[in-house]
Amino acid sequence: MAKTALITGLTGQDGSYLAERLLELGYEVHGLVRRGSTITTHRVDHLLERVAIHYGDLSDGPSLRRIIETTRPTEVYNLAAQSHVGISFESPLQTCDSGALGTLRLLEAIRDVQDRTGQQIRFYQASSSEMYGKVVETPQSEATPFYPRSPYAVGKVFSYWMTVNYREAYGIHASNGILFNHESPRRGENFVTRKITRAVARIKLGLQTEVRLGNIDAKRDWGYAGDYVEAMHLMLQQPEADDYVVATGKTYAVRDFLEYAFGHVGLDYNDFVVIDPRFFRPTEVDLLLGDSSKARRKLNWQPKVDCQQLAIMMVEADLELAHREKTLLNAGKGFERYRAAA
Ligand code: NDP
Ligand code: GDR
Repeated sequence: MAKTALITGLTGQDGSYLAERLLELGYEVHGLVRRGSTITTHRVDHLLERVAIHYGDLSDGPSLRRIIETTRPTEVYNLAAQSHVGISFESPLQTCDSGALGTLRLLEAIRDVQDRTGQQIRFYQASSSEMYGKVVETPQSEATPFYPRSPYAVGKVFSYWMTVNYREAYGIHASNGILFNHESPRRGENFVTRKITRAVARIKLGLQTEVRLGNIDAKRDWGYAGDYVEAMHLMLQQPEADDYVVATGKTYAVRDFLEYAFGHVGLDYNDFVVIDPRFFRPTEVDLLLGDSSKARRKLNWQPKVDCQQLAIMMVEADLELAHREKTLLNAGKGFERYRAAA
């Protein structure tokens, strides 16, 4: 019988790659989508014929219960959250409503349906390396204590422990994936890697002249989102639920990423980067470096794309986008000239 998965955060970077992966594996895939003031399905438009969409919100407990009740998933992947660390300082309550309480609402809905129907529902929680924050040891592993440095990270620590508690208290197969930063051409445009690759492409094509950034000395362990969703799926296939760090084991400064991205199109980042205090955070996470040996050993997982390859992949995709943007712009200018002359 085909397995049935419910993904919250379907429209996000990871939701789109995970849905593709699960469809490839023959799953029936359901996605929780919130209806905001705009429709944000651009990352999954190519999947809409094959994925069942359910409108709901992590802030709305009854909608979660109804969706679990009607879809009866065998696996639930909780990827939904306000996921921007910088913005979490501006909007801490909304961030924790999705990133902390939202997880609890979802776990409660799962507990309720599992209790009443006896159906086993496996649960994946999108935990984060941000929980290590002001790191107490390097590299960070499953045994490293947390020291969160933002409302986002504090909310994720709450969700991490709720997931452990529902596993221990109610026997739910609930696992935390402690994922280090992972990026792709589908990364949101206000995360640093995509902000850089988008700028590189637009600068190269004359559509932009500079890029304004904050702390470019911060170091991150950057991997490729396509590799990381495989680890999420593998966690839920294990006989016992557990918690796993997923990382490449290499760390790079934002400066290194700038060098790779600008270097790929023959430019020097020093000529285009403007340091802007607006993009510094009240409390920063200076260095993250993951030890994913447990995931490598137990899940037989390993990353395939390194940081430089990732930067190049993202620049290439953004060059295509910028070319399209330029063509449209030129068409618009042509039309303006035609109108002026007419
Ligand atoms: P994105 O920001 O790309 O996607 C977030 C998703 O959550 C979107 O689909 C968004 O919907 C949805 N969402 C936000 N708030 C709500 C809500 N209240 N109810 C329902 N849906 C909501 O994140 P990523 O794909 O990059 O990350 C996926 C998860 O993994 C997140 O929880 C993130 O915190 C976590 N994580 C990410 C890492 C990374 O490096 N990418 C690393 C470690 C953890 P909409 O489209 O409507 O905005
Ligand atoms: P992060 O990713 O905070 O690690 O969270 P982000 O790309 O936002 O920042 C990485 C580092 O770059 C520095 N930085 C800037 N960041 C942004 N966004 N914009 C800038 O202009 C800029 N200039 C410098 C930041 O200060 C930071 O040090 C991501 C998210 O996906 C989380 O949801 C996830 O949990 C973690 O990764 C792991």
